[in-house]
Amino acid sequence: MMWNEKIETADAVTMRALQSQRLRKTVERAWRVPAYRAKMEAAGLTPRDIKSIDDLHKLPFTTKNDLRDNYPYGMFAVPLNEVVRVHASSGTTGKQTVVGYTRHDIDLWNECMARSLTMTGVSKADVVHVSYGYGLFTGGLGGHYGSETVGATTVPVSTGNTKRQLQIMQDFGSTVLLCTPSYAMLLGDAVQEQQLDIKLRVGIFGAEPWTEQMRAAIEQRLGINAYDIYGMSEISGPGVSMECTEKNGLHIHEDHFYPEIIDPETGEVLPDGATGELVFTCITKEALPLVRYRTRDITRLDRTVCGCGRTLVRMHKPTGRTDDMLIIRGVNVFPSQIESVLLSLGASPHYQIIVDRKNHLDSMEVLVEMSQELFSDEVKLIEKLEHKIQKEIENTLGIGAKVTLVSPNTVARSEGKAVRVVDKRKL
Ligand code: DLL
Repeated sequence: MMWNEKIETADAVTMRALQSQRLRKTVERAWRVPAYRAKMEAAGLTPRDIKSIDDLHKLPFTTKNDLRDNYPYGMFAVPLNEVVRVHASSGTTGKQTVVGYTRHDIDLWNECMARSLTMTGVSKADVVHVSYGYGLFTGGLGGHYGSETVGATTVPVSTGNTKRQLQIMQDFGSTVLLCTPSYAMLLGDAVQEQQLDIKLRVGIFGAEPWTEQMRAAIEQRLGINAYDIYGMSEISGPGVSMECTEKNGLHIHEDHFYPEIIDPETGEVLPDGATGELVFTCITKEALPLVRYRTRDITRLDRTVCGCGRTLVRMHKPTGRTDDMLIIRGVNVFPSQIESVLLSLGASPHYQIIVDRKNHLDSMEVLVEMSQELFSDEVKLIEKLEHKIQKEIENTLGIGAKVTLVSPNTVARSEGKAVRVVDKRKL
């Protein structure tokens, strides 16, 4: 193995000492970034005030807004000529959240992904079929290099074209599948219906929430063991945490990503076992040393001994988010992005997003009110506008939506917060 496996079973004192030492270095690195320095100074702090993990709670939080305000490279702690790769994910408005990696950051991400795959018994004897999207999304390349680091035979299939995916899976003898759980369900249905002869034994699914019922359904259809993998672009990508064969919570690679659970209202740190918002500090990253980054994901931490022998703290499957971000076919979507598109095209600000799941695939429909003038006009004009909005939404989000123009005053108005989203998916 290329990494020190002992760290996964380290005792609490050893782990905390390592985390404290790494945190001190990270805070010094962050201090070089004007946006961090300003926040720390406003809190009356200098790097010398942070001596150990016990001081972490003194530091200010970092949010997606900080990344947006410093778009694209303003939060980087190294010059761009040391950055060997960037990825990006959806922001709340038109702008993406950009993340950068030095060579060292890529190596540590590969290590975390390789450790994650190894937790489920993946080895160089496997053929790993990567059906996460390759591109700015971290799933494809993250899975890819993690698999290569393990030494497995890696098949970079990416997304789409289910028929071809199934053909490759059979012909190449894929034994491990990496994709979103909803896509795994779709593939599972096809395998079952067509009675395909496949060799899959393990599935590593994440990028969106899924339940134990869904796990059982996927496992039955594909004849595999299905495991949950969690991550987010800002922290690193997939492989921030991963289930072991116990299937009882996701082990966090806490020697790289230090977790806290906070009360989302007050920001107060909650004790282990309490449910709240997950916050991460990246304690080994060079390019983007995020300090107390608010993930908006809701979960809890568990430090009880795991049957697998690992001492790495476990997080429960995320149960929701504290913001309005939707995950549709693995793509992060903020209602505000759709609103920006509508307003930029001069369409009505009265809209509603209906999200549903049919045949295990998410669908999105956007209902937009017509203006009075348009209402009296002909069908052709309406269709043209629907098409225009549809195209622009697809351009902006990277996924399609059905757009339906509805009569004026038919989208429900609300006394308080507008109900922008109706999510009919049953998790
Ligand atoms: O989804 C990274 C990833 C790729 C993870 C492939 C796993 C597999 P983002 O696009 O930045 O990154 O989205 C991050 O997705 O804050 C969660 O809300 C959600 N999410 C990711 N994994 C899980 C999971 C990738 N296993 C956001 N369960 C996160 C529930 C998840 N939600």
